[in-house]
Amino acid sequence: MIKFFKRKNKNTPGENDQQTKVEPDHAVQSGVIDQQQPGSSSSVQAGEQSNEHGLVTDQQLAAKPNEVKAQVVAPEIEVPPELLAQGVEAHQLGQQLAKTNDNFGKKMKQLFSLKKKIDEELFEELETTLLMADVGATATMDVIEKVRKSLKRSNLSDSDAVFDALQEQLTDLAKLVEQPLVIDESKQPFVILVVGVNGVGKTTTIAKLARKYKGMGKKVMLAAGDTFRAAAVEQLKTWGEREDIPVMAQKTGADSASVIFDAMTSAKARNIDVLIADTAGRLHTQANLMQELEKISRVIHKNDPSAPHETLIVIDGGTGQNAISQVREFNKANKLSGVVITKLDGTPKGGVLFNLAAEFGIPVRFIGVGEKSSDLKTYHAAEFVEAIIN
Ligand SMILES: Nc1nc2c(ncn2[C@@H]2O[C@H](COP(=O)(O)OP(=O)(O)OP(=O)(O)O)[C@@H](O)[C@H]2O)c(=O)[nH]1
Ligand SMILES: [Mg+2]
Repeated sequence: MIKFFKRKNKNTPGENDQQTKVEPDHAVQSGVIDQQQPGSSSSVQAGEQSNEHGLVTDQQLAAKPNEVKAQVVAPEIEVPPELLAQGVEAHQLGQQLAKTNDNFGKKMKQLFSLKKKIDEELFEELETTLLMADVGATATMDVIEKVRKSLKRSNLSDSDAVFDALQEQLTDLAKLVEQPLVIDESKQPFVILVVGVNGVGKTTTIAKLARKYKGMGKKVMLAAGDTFRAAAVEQLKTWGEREDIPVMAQKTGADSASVIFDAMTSAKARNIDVLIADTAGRLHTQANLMQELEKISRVIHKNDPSAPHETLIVIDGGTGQNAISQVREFNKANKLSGVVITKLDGTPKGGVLFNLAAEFGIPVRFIGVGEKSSDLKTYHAAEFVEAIIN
């Protein structure tokens, strides 16, 4: 959890009667984040040289604004850069998932602030909130049951304890699918096949992944396996040009499996580390299109019996209950090894992740939080739960 530092205050007695609160955002913008646990010996002690709230007086601000500003933004504790980056990222994720947070964490906080006592009504409202955020019936019942048990065990009965128990249970569930994608360097190329229904964000996710792996120093190539739509190849090529990444493509209407097969051969010859293959969006209910996908996998397998090394299904975060049947049907056609949940920036229903976790347990590798190629985050369970609940 991010904690904000306390400013050393050089007030003389009597000066601090009119005070201006330092907004937490200032601290984040200036990169000042205290990761210390409360009470740890090196954290700044309130009241040591400061007034108890770490506040700036209006007189100070008026007399020496620059000096006071400098005091406000000066870090008091050296924070390792990697912790600082994590803190800033967690803060950003909270903003990106604000819609789900409004529908989830904020609603729960409202509920708990109105109801201090635990009763059946509170559990019913909690259940409704989880269902409304698309957590799904099975996961919702399971989480609530575990919250009840945990409260019984700890003998606690206030709403704060319910909130804490809820966060813990959701984090446990979210952790079931926390397993970041590791690129096995012995596979050259490491082949990632990307599948999913129409318009969920497959091609955009491929561009994001390509950028990510290129940024990690890997040689990346894309295969334009969506030969169905005229614009699809162009879309991938445009991303490739933007990110300076080669794209292997044939004309619209070509056989998708052979485009990917040829791309694999070319990637091997060029010592490519990661080959990411796009496929056309298809409804999981269309049997002939699902068979085509099975064929793609078989052909990839012929080129390299260990490939595809990762089959990612992309799910639109706002899909709701339909996400379950999408994963079920695509998993029948091609064994899925990972999930990417996209468009989480635009939906209040980010709870779909828990639904999928409880139903399938397939690792969630990444989450999409915007349209730019940098808007892809590696999925971390605790960070995700924190962002939607706190
Ligand atoms: N807000 C937001 N938009 C996204 C995200 N990912 C993709 N999009 C948008 O979703 C739309 C569809 O994205 P595509 O990548 O073309 O989806 P697709 O699955 O390849 O579509 P088809 O190939 O037609 O099946 C585009 O407008 C993207 O900009 C995301 O994480 N957040
Ligand atoms: Mg596409």
